[in-house]
Amino acid sequence: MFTKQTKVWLILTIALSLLTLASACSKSETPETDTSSAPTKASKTYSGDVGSIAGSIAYNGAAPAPKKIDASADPACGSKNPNLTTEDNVVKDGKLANTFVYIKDGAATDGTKIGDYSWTAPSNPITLDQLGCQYKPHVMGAMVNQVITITNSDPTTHNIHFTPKNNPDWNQSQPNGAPPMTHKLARTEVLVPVKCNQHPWMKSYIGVLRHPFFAVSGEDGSFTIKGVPPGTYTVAAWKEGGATGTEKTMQVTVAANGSAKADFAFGEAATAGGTPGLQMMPAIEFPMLGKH
Ligand SMILES: [Cu+2]
Repeated sequence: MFTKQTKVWLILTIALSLLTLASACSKSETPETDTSSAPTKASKTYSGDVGSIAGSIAYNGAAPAPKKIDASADPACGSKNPNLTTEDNVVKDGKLANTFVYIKDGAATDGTKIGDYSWTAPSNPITLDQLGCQYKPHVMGAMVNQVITITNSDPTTHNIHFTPKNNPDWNQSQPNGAPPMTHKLARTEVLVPVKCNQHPWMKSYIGVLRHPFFAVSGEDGSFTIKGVPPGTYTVAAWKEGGATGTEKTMQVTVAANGSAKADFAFGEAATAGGTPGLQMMPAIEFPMLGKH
């Protein structure tokens, strides 16, 4: 029925069709790793001189004293940490710890928005430990898809429960002696509340950003954000409390190899140590669903 020539052509045509199909398939298999609601930006990297943003977080007026936590429901907590107290206002000498400070918006000198660059996560691992029936640290930052290691250093079972708005709920039991667990947050969110289903006083907050420009104030209220491209930015400081926390913002300009100052104040009549500007505006409430 077919001549020898026709058969050769037929085989060649089939082979070519299969090849075309195979290459089309492999193209469509490109994984969609960025599940953020923000549109995917071209991966532009920054490689020029950098500066920093540094400041201090004040607490004006008398801070509410930490309250003693009744941990009698779990003797393992009381024996390891007999002086368990609340951590929502850690104030020492008028300075506030556990404030999450970050670049909320703004652009580098060439006009590129900070969130439009592609940034690599800080190389140091981040760990959320459960120690003495408290989270250590109480507040921390992570980059989108950065691995968060969760450890249990207590002789009891914890149940770590991430309760985000932009990311999926995540709820895991971690008994005493269980190996570390890991978790990632794929979408920006300031901040993701974390709680323990076993110990209702246990709380922690994780700020998730697309860039590494965040810091948490230490016990002396100070913070430093390093490696910032020269530009003009809105810097925000977030403090926990109430349903969604309180956020204050200000504008700073970072020069190449320079350090911009960003002092904030919370508490009574918080007008930020005499620095005029956006700090005097009312606090912005959650949820902050802006793109970073
Ligand atoms: Cu717990």
